[in-house]
Amino acid sequence: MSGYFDHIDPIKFEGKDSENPLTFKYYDKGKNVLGKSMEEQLRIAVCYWHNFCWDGFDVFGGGTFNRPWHGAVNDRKAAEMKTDVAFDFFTRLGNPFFTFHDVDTMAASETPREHVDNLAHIVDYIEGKMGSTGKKLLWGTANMFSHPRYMSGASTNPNPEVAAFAALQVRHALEATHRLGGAGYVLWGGREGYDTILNTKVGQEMDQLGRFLTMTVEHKHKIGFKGDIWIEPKPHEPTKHQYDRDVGTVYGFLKAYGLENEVGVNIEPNHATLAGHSFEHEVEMANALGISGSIDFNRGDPQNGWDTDQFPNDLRETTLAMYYILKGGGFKNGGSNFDAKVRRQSRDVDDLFYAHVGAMDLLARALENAAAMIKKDTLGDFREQRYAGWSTGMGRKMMDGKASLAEMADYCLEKNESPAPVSGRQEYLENVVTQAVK
Ligand code: XLS
Ligand code: NI
Ligand code: NI
Repeated sequence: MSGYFDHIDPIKFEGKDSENPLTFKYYDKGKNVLGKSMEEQLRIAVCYWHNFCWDGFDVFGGGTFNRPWHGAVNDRKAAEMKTDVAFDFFTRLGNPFFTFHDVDTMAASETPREHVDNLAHIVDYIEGKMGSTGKKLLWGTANMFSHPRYMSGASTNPNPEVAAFAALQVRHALEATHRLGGAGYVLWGGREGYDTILNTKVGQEMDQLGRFLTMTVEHKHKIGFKGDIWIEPKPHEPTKHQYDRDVGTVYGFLKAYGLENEVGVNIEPNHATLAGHSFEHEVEMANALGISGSIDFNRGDPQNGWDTDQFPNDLRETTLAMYYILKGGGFKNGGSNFDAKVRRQSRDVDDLFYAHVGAMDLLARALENAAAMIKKDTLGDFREQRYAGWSTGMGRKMMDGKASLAEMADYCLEKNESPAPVSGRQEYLENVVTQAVK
């Protein structure tokens, strides 16, 4: 135990009438939902970076949190202390999984040799902690956007020496993820984009990214990592334009480089909204394209145009997203990672617990709502019936590739009828969703 959370008892499920704010009202991990426990359905993960690395700084001011484990000197002792704190937090909260970037966990490093040695040191330490606490790794990743060397991108950098440093980081982060039994590996294209198109060879950069991703996939197979690789779409921020803009764009990119059967997506609601989409749009698009992976749950601020990474609290949105996640077969290797941070005025460690307890309860409620929506699947049945025409007659023939354009035109002319418009029933379906949100 790290000593920083001693005043917080392990969070228990007490049901919705409990008046203790630090208990679960809905997250009852053993409860059966659609044939699996809630814990197995949701696969909840706490992230390292927002909770144990960020000190509350923003573009206008310094850190506000004053947490001793941030450490003035980021050496190996400080890294071990941070690990102790993180696993103490996971143990009290009761989340089964965690996620990390290489540099979140390790002592600060400047040279490639220091990077490799400091990462190896902390991976040993983390492995020990995982063994003693039973916590598991949902996914790992490499931070290739914070260090100034990456200001012009990692694999998309005009300088191949920077791409080589990125290769070093990805190789070792992927191998660490494999060693720690991670279910997935994420690549978010932080600075894989441009600030201005005036100095950028867009085609060259996308080829670099495609090649780098191919090398990553090859390395995954070489080391025998059986988990998934996911790209995390985001349209912009920090760059003006990121190449992994949204799920649809990522799919086109994967197709172009022959990687669509190797790589999936890690979807983040706040990134979806920045791209001008709803959260459920991105989830359903990934289902449709066969690249569903994992979710970075959070929310944006409807009045702000950036990635505010707030904890999710919208039950309607989360219920609907969960409905589409379950319709897509639910999580396999993926899970529910909270890529969210408390506000910088929420400076007590208690705030970290309030945030996660509330978000876990929200997901539990959304899961139960979505499961009920699936049991009596009014939305699904409506859609089936709406497209029923495509399974017979000329509709079927067209989809089986057995009708020509001329044949379909002749068929229409022969019938000589103008098809009657049919209601899409949007308001009715919206009412169905409203009734399901409990
Ligand atoms: C930033 C991203 C980042 C990724 C991991 O906006 O969400 O945190 O999830 O690199
Ligand atoms: Ni994220
Ligand atoms: Ni984000």
